[in-house]
Amino acid sequence: MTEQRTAPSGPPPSADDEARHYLELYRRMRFIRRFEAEVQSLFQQGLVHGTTHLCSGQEAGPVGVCDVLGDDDRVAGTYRGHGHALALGVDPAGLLAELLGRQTGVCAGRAGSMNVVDLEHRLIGCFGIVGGSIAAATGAALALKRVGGVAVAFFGDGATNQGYFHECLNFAKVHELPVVYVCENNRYGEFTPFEQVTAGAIAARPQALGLPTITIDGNDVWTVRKTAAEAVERARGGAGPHFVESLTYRYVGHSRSDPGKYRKPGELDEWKARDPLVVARARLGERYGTSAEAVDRVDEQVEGQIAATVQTATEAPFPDAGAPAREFKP
Ligand SMILES: Cc1ncc(C[n+]2csc(CCOP(=O)(O)OP(=O)(O)O)c2C)c(N)n1
Ligand SMILES: [Mg+2]
Repeated sequence: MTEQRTAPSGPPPSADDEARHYLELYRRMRFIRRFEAEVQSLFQQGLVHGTTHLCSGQEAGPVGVCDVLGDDDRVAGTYRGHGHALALGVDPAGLLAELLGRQTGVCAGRAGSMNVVDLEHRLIGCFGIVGGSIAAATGAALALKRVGGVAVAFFGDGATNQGYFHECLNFAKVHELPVVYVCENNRYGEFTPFEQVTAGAIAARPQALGLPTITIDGNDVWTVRKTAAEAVERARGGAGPHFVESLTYRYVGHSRSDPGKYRKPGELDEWKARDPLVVARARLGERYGTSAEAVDRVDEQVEGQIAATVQTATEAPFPDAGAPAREFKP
C-alpha cells in the first residue's frame, strides 16, 4: 500500500472532483485516527517498543499540509509523528512494524515510534528532540534553494521556546529559504499550558523577523490545506520562509504515562465538538451533498485497511542480530 503522494496539477477541479478529493482527505484523517487507536491497544499489550506520542485530534494538520506537497519537497516531523508519516504516504504496515521493532519496519525496526525516517516518501525524519524538526527542515531548505523544492517543519508550541527556533527562523529569513514552519499549537507542552511558559503570542515571533505569518483553525482540513497551498507556493516562488500557527488539540496524554489531569474541566469535550473528523463530515454534506452513508462506507473501508495493516505488521519477523538496517539512496 506504499504510495507517493504528489500535489495535484492541471485544470482546476470540478465540484465533483473537489468532493472526491476532500472525501479522500477525510479517509486519510480517519485512517490516522484508527491507526493510532491500534497503536494504543498494541502498546497496552506490551508489543510496542519504546514509548508513543499520539496525534489523535490533530490529524487535519498533517493531512492538509502534506496534501499540497510535490515530489521535490521534504518534511521534518516530530515524535508525535505518525500522522506526519502517514499523510506523506509512508506504508502503514511498515510504520506499524517499525513501532513493533520488526525487520519490515520503515527503518528495519531500529527507530521505533519517535525517530522514523522515510526518504522515499520525503520524510527526512521525525525528531525526539523538541524543535529538532525546525533545524532539519531549515537545513533541507538551504539545499533545496539550489535544487528546487520546499521544506516543511512540523513542531509544537513548546518548541517555540527553544533557542534554535529563533536561530533557524532568523537564518531562513536572512537567506530567504524555501521553508514553511508549521507550529501545531495543541495548547500544551507535556503537562504545561503554553501560556505559562511563553511570553506573548507565538505568531508575534516570526512576525518580528518578517516572516509572513498566519494563525488558523488547525482542525479544519479545508482551512489547513488552503493556507498550506498558499504558503508553499509562495515559498516555492522565492518569497522566503512562511509561518503557520495551526490551533489544535491532542485528545490523549502527552505520552504513555500521562492521564491528562491538568486539563481544564470541559476542555476536552469542547475540542471534541470541533473534532477534525466531525468538522469534515459536516462540511462534506453541506458543501458537496456527500451523504452520511458515503462517509460511513469510507469508515468501513478504513476498518479493512487497518485490519490488514495490523495483521501484516504483527506477523512480521523480528530482525536478526546481524541483519542490516535499511539503506536509503542518497
Ligand atoms: C530539547 C528537548 N527538551 C525537552 C524534551 C522533553 N520533552 C519532550 S516533549 C516535550 C513537550 C513539547 O511540547 P510541544 O513542543 O508543544 O509539542 P507537543 O508534544 O505538544 O506536540 C518536552 C519538554 C525533549 N524531548 N527535547
Ligand atoms: Mg504542544
